[in-house]
Amino acid sequence: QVDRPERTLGLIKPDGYPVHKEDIFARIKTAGFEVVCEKEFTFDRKVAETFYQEHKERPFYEELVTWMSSAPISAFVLEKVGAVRAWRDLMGPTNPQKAREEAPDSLRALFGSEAPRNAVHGSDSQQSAQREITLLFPDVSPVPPKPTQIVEEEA
Ligand code: DGI
Repeated sequence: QVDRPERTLGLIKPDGYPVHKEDIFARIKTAGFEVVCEKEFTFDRKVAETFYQEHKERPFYEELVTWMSSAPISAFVLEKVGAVRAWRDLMGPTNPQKAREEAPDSLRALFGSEAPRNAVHGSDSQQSAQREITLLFPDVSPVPPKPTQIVEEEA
């Protein structure tokens, strides 16, 4: 059984975009992700609320949604085997201070300041990835296309 690729959604947040875009994409390429698609856009507030709906009851929700819809950001779909986990590992812990202590080479350690200003977002599960990709890239498949089947012709 060969490990199948999967897709995840990444964002460069307002504190990282566009200043750290080049460095972040260089790290993405080095880590072996395929960038399936990428766009610059500004969150409509309502879409940001939907995107972060699981945090609706949290004390930082208002600040998070207001900030995330305040300026242009970069959104992209990444693909590779184990993409969800691999992208979260590259980002590092949610809290940039903790990231600097525990994963000093991670993107949040290098480019984040203090939550919610942690430079990048990544889906936290395959289920979240599918929801987030469908929300931000309705024309893009949230899962990799199936490999082409090679059908042997009968002699
Ligand atoms: O999946 P993550 O982005 O690593 O973390 P999450 O899903 O728990 O939280 C989503 C975002 O909300 C996170 O990237 C930054 C912000 N956030 C999380 N915890 C806190 C926070 N913001 C503030 N101000 N305080 C928090 O404790």
